[in-house]
Amino acid sequence: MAKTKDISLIGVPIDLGADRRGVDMGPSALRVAAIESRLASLGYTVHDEGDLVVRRPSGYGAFGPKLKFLEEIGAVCDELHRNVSSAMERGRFPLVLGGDHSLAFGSISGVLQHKRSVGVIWFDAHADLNTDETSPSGNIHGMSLALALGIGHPKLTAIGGVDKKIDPSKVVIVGARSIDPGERKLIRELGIKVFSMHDIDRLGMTRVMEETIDIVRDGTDGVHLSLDLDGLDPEEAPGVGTPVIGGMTYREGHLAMELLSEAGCVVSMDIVEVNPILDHRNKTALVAVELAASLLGERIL
Ligand code: HAR
Ligand code: MN
Ligand code: MN
Ligand code: MN
Repeated sequence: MAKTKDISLIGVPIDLGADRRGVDMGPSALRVAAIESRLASLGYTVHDEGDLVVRRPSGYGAFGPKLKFLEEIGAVCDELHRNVSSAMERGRFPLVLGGDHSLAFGSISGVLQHKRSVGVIWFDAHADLNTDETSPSGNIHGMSLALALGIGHPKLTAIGGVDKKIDPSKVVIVGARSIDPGERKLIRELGIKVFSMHDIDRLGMTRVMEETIDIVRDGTDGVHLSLDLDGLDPEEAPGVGTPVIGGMTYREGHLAMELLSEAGCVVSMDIVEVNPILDHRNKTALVAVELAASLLGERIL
């Protein structure tokens, strides 16, 4: 359960951080899946702040290979950090509706305007720890966790302030199963904790989340949850642009949310990578709403 009774929904219809088009319709898909009324039914006052304006580029072909849509994504994340910050200022829980995962460094720097130290849980098939140097694709959604740590292009790491960055010892990645060589190197160098699918299979989700919560809560004043729907198995969440076989089941994801809810430490959240174009009858957005409801305190009994 979140401590606040007010939630701000902030839509970020961006697909410029990814190669597959359509994830810009994610905020609509989540609204169609009734996210607002579902959270209201849990006793929250939900303020839908609408969508940020994402400039439509003049062409999708004309970009450099290294950092696609750097300017556009920078502008959106700068605006997002101010929106998240002002939601927290008003005592609300910011719930950011994506959009591709590039938005996350904007939301995290928004949270850091209010919290001295923030733990981050990164639910994802991917580590999103590339830089323009290591990225195989040039897609910024594969770089956003690195950017939140202050690693990457200075134009992007400057957003929200170079000092408003997270500490690698307070970050846990859960569900990873597709990690690039440069990301692996950074994980080792920074000592970032990763619970891969291998770890989830061996330890079980309960133990994984107990250890995760210990790490992100220790010495921080709140936890940001960045939920990339491709962390779930593509059978359960087919509407994602970069599916990877062998992911979390719905039950595991749901249990993780319930354990986090009991821990009561999450202060803000992103729901990202929901792509209704690739989905089956909005299944992935509906799953995302289930997970958000569990995180925010819904119980069976
Ligand atoms: N690691 C690959 C890259 O950087 C693929 C990243 C895909 N990322 C997301 N977000 N969907 O997790 O290009
Ligand atoms: Mn991601
Ligand atoms: Mn991912
Ligand atoms: Mn539930």
